[in-house]
Amino acid sequence: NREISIIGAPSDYGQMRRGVDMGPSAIRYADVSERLQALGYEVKDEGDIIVKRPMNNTQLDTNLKNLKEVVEVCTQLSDKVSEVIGQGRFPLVLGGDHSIAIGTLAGLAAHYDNLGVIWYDAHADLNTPATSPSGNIHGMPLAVSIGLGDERLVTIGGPAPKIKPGNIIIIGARSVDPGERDLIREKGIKVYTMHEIDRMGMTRIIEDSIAYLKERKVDGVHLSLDLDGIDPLYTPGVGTPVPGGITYRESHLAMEMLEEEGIITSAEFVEVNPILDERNKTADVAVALMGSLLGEKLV
Ligand code: LYS
Repeated sequence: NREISIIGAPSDYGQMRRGVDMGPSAIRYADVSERLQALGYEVKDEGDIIVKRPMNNTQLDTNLKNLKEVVEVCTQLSDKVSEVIGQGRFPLVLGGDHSIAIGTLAGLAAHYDNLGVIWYDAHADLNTPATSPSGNIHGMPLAVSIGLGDERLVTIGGPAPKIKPGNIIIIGARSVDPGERDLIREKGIKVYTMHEIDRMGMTRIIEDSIAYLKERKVDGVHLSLDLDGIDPLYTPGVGTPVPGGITYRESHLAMEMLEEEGIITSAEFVEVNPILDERNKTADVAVALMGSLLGEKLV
């Protein structure tokens, strides 16, 4: 697919640190359109979905913080992603915190019967309101997408579930809550933690992931890349950094291998927070990885 639609989802309602709403601007500032155009793509920037400011009437004293706002944002994003897929274009979604993935996956679910998902992240994002230590919805999108959690979230853009637990591969996990661990075991969700990455190397992880998804006969693969999956040395501008992450080179390798296979049918890059960043370093890494994912070669 040589036609890409960029969709900004400038929401910070999934967590409590302001600033990640500026992620799409920072990524655009890092020349995402130019970089992809240089690869020969027809790139259309669809602009941002509308996220209402300032934050008012929000309920913070709950285990589903800013629920109403998150539902509004994700409903819009779901519609937009669905529209873009309907036009035969490749959706590239820019976050925003990871709660926006609820919307992206809902929009994709309308077009795929057996979608695979690669979740590149330090966290498992498999909390429910019952297990979440924070009440922050950005820790819940994968659980929501397999149909677990609040009714108002799981039914965004269509009936639950949006994806099958067996079609998920988490890569880079190193901060997993007890309830998430239980769910991973119970649902048989495939997880490559940092331990496996150290032990097997990224090459084998991606080879195995591709083989696994093919065996599952997926009809598309969505890449949901949280910049906190990468070590905070390289991507300091994230709200929930965890040391001991995936390196810059390993990440490029992963993107290049996915590109060679031609397996990725949609992508999102989330949690870039320019307020916490150093001279837009994290957005620059995001755009460099998008380059590799979409065909940039060193020589
Ligand atoms: N697992 C933690 C939580 O649920 C952190 C999630 C971070 C997501 N980016 O709050």
